[in-house]
Amino acid sequence: MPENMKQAVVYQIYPKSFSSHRQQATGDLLGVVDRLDYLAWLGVDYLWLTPFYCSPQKDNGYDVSDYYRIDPAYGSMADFELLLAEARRRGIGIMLDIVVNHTSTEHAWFRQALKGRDNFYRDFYIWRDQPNNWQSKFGGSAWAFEPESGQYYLHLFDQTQADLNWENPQLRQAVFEMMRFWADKGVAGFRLDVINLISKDPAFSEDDSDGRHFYTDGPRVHEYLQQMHREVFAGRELLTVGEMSSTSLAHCIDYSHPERRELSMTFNFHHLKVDYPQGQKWQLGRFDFVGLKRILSDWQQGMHAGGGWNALFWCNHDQPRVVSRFGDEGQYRQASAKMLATALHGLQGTPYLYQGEEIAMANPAFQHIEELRDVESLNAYQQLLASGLDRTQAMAVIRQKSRDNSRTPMQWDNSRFAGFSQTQPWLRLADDAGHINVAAALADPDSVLHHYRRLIALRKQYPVLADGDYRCLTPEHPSLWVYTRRSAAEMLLVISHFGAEAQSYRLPEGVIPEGWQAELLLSNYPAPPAGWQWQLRPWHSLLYRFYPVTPS
Ligand code: TEU
Repeated sequence: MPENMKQAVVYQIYPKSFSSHRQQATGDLLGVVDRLDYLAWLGVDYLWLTPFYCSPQKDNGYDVSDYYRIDPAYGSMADFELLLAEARRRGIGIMLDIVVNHTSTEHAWFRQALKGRDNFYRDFYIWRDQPNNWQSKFGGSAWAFEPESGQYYLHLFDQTQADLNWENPQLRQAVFEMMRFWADKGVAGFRLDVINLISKDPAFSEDDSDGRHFYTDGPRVHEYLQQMHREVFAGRELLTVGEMSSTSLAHCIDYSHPERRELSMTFNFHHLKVDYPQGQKWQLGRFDFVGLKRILSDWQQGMHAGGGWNALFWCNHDQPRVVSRFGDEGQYRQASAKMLATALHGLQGTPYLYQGEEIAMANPAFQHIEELRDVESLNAYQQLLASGLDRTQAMAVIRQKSRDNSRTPMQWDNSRFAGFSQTQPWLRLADDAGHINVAAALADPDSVLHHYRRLIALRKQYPVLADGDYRCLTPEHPSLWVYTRRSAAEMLLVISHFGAEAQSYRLPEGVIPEGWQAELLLSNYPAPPAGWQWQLRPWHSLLYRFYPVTPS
């Protein structure tokens, strides 16, 4: 694990939508190279790039057909090597996205597997004579019939994403060999796609749910990750983060505890399900703010006590934009985006920031289903219609929930295609690109972008951000999230107001250690008058640091 892990900030790039050097409809690797100076200025330590391997792009690259080759749409291996070298020159490491729960059905292994039941690669995948009731995360049965052999193969995601059989030791070796290939090239880390789904219940049991209990954090997953650690990570300085679907705190402690030699840290999604009414993603609902605080607080305290390490995030390429979701994308867009940034970056863990979040990009308000590209959203739309909603109602859900909300092209400047390309992009731009863009944000010292840059710098300056323990002072408050981070030598106080109404707050007695001094490190409004009672403004955010007065 790299030494800087606890001070590091990771920036996530969705290359298809980041920047097109070749001025095409989709972004490319040289486009990332073009933007490295900007990313270095921002101060991020790692770039996680979502998959750019050869792929039929049914799930935008999460359907890999060749792990060793770069999809020509993104460039060449020489482009990738240039990116590695240019990033390294700026002190930035490149993290690759490893998708090994499944491959594309166009992968050579799957094509071989189709040749017959006795083919060597047949057992790289999961075949059954009869399907069980497990459901695909993208809708419908998780089993697809293959007529040649008369068997079904498992696909927890799209039909063209066949699940790999990790029980097979030769499959595991093939995966580790591939990961070593990239590690040897000099990548600085890996993000492991849905890695907690790789070990399935060998009996393929059923219950009355969608089957997730029989493959989530499955029976051999820790064993497999420990093997991956021995075979790939050991002796290398790699930052590794596992994407954990529907996981538990206890498992995440185990995945990320350094002594267990599995991963550096984990993503979980519990805090992003607070706007799923009754657990249903494809339903509209207000978000449960008290629930959000409870979940984040439980994970802060639980990971700290258990010796695990959190990856912190509001946004990624699968989630709607956070300012539209938990903030105010209208009048208080700048204030609420800054508040959300501070609230997250004050926590213990490694913050991840997703392209465009740093300029407060919002959901683009899709109007027509024809504007969308994402396979999950298109399936969901059909299912919503089938469930009885009319087109307008179905579209209202898609507009709020779709993964394409975060996949619109990055907004660099106010030119015709926002500096992303000189050609019509593959997914439409948000209408606000004329004023919400990097060029405008760079020019405004008071912008959300500058606020993020300060937060990233603070993490490197104050050890308490990495080490301090966490305590929530307002667990039940309907709009305030106030927490402290405390180490022996320092304390932080983070006050976040999730709302536009006037709100006052008074700090309880005894929170500030006797005789300690305070400084206001960051706020989204001019400094309030001194004192421990505040009249908070819309979406107000305050970050204070306390420290003992050194006797002179
Ligand atoms: O996502 C895993 C995952 O389960 C989700 O976040 C998913 O997009 C969501 O739950 C659907 O409701 C990862 C990737 O991040 C995603 O882009 C891929 O589509 C998916 O794995 C399959 O590889």
